[in-house]
Amino acid sequence: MITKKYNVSGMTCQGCASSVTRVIKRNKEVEDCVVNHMEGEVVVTYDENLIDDEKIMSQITRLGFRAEVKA
Ligand SMILES: [Cu+2]
Repeated sequence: MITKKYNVSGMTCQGCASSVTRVIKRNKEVEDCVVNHMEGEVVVTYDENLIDDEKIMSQITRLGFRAEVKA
């Protein structure tokens, strides 16, 4: 299990944050997802053997936001 931070731009309200949380938590490989739309930050704890950054970020992108791994 690892925890990664992503910079996500385009989230303007709590509704956006809820959408991202719902979609990411739908993955059974994800243990936790915490979204802060004010900071534009998404923190995901997941099983790195079963899912990767690319898949997580593509799910966020599909919602209409921009995502990148936070250094
Ligand atoms: Cu919103």
